[in-house]
Amino acid sequence: MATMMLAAIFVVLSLIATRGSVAQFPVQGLQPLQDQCAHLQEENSHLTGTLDQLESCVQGCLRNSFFHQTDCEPGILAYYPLDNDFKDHCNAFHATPQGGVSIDHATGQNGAARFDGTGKLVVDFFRLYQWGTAFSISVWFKRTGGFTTYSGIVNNGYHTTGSWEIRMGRSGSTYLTHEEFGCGVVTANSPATWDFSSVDAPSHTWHHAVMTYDGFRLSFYVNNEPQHGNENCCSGPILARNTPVTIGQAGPGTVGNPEFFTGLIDDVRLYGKVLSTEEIAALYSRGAGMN
Ligand SMILES: [Ca+2]
Repeated sequence: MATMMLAAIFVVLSLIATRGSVAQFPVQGLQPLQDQCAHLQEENSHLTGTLDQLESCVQGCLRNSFFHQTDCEPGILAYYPLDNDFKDHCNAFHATPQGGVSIDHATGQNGAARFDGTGKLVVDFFRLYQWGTAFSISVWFKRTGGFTTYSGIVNNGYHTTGSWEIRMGRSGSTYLTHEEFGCGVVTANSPATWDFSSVDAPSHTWHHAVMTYDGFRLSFYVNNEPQHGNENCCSGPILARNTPVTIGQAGPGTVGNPEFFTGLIDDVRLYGKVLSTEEIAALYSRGAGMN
């Protein structure tokens, strides 16, 4: 009997010992596995980031490759005459109207886009576009209302989240009034867009604005006059963003501040080159409302 009891105790002790050793195995082996897992997760994260970058680059490069078939002026990316429609008359990267925007023929020989403070034009084609180190934008505008809010004229996003913009101020602002405006680009060394500000643009009057960037120098011309600002703000490529080109609002605006434009915008031209002073003068001389 005693022998049987001893045998039973031995069996129980053996089982406990065995369970203990089984239980200890994963505890001892867990740390290397966790390390391995963390390493794999890190590699996966790195790979995912690389693939995202690659995808953006490929999409951007595909977009850039479209611009070799145009019969328009050399270097132009898109041209919106806004005479009878919202189409790009060079490369067919048409703008889509959203909200209160229409073509107005009452204000000049040819049409212009009228914005009632609730609408905009959006060009999704330029999402992820590689803007590079040669860029110009030309636009005519006449502000007629909505003076209590900042107002985007043309851009590809809001302030730090886009990569270039031209925007007007608001009444009561000590920084930028509703009859002043500014512009800027976003590069790796310049994360925000107010490189030029407090440039005069009286209401109810047509103005011509051109911003150019050559990878080193940012220039801003208003009514064919070069403006003074932070010309040496930026260097390197303008950042690519997954945001559309927007006309008539400061990107998507911000919560409580949509920053729509009220008035007329006309003859919007985007270039993948730096306009010369002669080219800027020629654009200006065509005149407001005549384009
Ligand atoms: Ca027009």
